[in-house]
Amino acid sequence: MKMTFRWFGEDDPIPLRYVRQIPGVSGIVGALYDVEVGEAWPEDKIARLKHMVNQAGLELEVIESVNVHEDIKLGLPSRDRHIENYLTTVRRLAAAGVKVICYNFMPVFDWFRTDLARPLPDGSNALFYEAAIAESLDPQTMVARVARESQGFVLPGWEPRRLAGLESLFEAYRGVDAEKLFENLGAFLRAVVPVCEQVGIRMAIHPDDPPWPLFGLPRIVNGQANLDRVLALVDSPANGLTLCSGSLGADPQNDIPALVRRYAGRIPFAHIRNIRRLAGGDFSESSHLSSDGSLDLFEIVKAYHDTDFDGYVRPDHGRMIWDEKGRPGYGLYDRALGIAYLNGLWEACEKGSPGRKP
Ligand code: CS2
Ligand code: MN
Repeated sequence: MKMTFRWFGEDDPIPLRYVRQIPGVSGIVGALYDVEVGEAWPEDKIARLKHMVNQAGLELEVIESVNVHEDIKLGLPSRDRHIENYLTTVRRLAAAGVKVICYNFMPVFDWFRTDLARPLPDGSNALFYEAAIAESLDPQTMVARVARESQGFVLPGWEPRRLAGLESLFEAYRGVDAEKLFENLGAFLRAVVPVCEQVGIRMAIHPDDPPWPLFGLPRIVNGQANLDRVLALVDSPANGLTLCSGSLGADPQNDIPALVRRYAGRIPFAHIRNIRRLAGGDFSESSHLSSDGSLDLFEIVKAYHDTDFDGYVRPDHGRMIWDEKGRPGYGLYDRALGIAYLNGLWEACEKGSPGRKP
């Protein structure tokens, strides 16, 4: 298990030297945020990021995300050019020592919440999903709401430039149902996975967050049946999952430890965080501690341990605590606490296992 921390580049208010001081962290999860989706990532920018991270004593082995252009998800003829660019990026990242690429296949929106700073009883705040609001607001209002609450940061998946053409995007998705989306994901993976196999990269699809359809847009990476299908599209270790406990866990049908065991060997990257499920499909993000949420983090970590997980892990979102100001979900303090807790659970699993090495 290699512990990592998501870092947003030079405009991240959290300096790399702070990340280096979190116990057990070996690397960051990074990306280039100033390259247009669908374009190939320039070698010099990759090299610069890698240099910065390495200078701080950290590794850059996981990228989250190399985003997939909507034309690929839509299956438009123009997808070929974007897939070519994706392959160029994959090759360049491999040459720079990257081992895992996280991506998602959600139409239009990435992760989705109705509140970015919902107060919790302890005085902290967290990302929150309220079903009634999600079902009543139109997408345009939702985008404005997220922009207003984002503390001036551009949030991953909510880039204003990309969402500027919202209406035409929705229009384009009219003919695309879940089956069509699967087909398009299959075409993408059949092009990308063989190259990944050659260059030693593992693709890791992030589940839909939340794991159900929104605004009438299909979503297909949301539970066991569909995850089985995604992995069967190309049966290769290079076609893997970013198993995100908090995303999948918002649906009570998803038994996270069971999914971890089921997909052992196909999970290059684990996001481990907790959420609290509330009545009516609402949920709140919570601290990582099991008793603060609906997920049993010990059982999740134990499932990884029992299946000899040797991939990358990161705490996922955290709450905002101790008056920290930062990118919602991505402050320093609560994620660092999450890491300390996950390290503790892992050590307990190591030392509690019968037959461990002395
Ligand atoms: C999510 C996503 O895991 C997360 O932090 O909020 O933004 C995730 O990074 C993407 O869906 C992965 O492509
Ligand atoms: Mn996640």
